[in-house]
Amino acid sequence: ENLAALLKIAIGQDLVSLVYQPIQNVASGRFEAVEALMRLKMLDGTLVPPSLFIPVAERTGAILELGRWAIRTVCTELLAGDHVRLVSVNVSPIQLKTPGFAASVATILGETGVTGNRLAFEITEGLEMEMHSDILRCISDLKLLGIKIWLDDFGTGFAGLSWLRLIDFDTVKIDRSFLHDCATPNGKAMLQDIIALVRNRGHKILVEGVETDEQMALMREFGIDNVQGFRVGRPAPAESFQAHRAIHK
Ligand code: G
Ligand code: G
Ligand code: MN
Ligand code: NA
Repeated sequence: ENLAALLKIAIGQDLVSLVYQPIQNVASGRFEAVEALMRLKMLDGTLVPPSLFIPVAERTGAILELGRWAIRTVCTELLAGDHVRLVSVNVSPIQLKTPGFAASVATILGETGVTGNRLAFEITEGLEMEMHSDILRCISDLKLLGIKIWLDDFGTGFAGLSWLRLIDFDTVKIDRSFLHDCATPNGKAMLQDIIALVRNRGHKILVEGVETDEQMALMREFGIDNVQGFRVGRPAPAESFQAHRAIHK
């Protein structure tokens, strides 16, 4: 398959890169973190969306090398400096299930001189609903390195509540579809219920997809910890991030 072949050469040919989207603390207005998002170019320069290439990378196993590349790149291009305190990286269940993953992360931290407490790993509830004991062990090894574990896209999959029962997430990211449904009374009540559930379990709450001032005001009213979305900032390359950050100070 075309994409599978492309993924094999992507790192060597410089076809893969990271952009970063800011995450803002609602109470203080400060930038709490940025999320690293992978980008893939075809040889003619066309961008392939992650929704297309990540599943292929998971199926072929290319996600393992791409994932290590992403963590190393975050450490060298962003965490080497002290402008950004915390970076969240999306991690696939395939990576968490692979023996030696936590050890490979420890190696990258050692080689780049970055401490684990400056990384968060985002796990999507997704289709991978079996609670493999290797996944739970890997997560506890990552926590020993100081890495924070976040639950991504909460509310979209089948397994979110099971994950919540088994793993002590630092932060739960509520999928943007809940905020966007919030225009109706029913949608608003739903979002409030989800917030109460997550808060009562002791997790910090990040709401995704904040696009307008009205939504930002609602997040303040709801006492949400952190927000992400076009109202806060769009994904941007590492270089442009410092400038972007200055604008929003
Ligand atoms: O910003 P964007 O549309 O690219 O992100 C879409 C989704 O793609 C993210 O929410 C995330 O689930 C997935 N994604 C982006 N970058 C990565 C990555 O580096 N690793 C994994 N496993 N998934 C990613
Ligand atoms: O990890 P996750 O699947 O949540 O990746 C975030 C995705 O959501 C990225 O593709 C990013 O471009 C997109 N995104 C981020 N902020 C917003 C927003 O405010 N509105 C919309 N519609 N999409 C967003
Ligand atoms: Mn994410
Ligand atoms: Na998400």
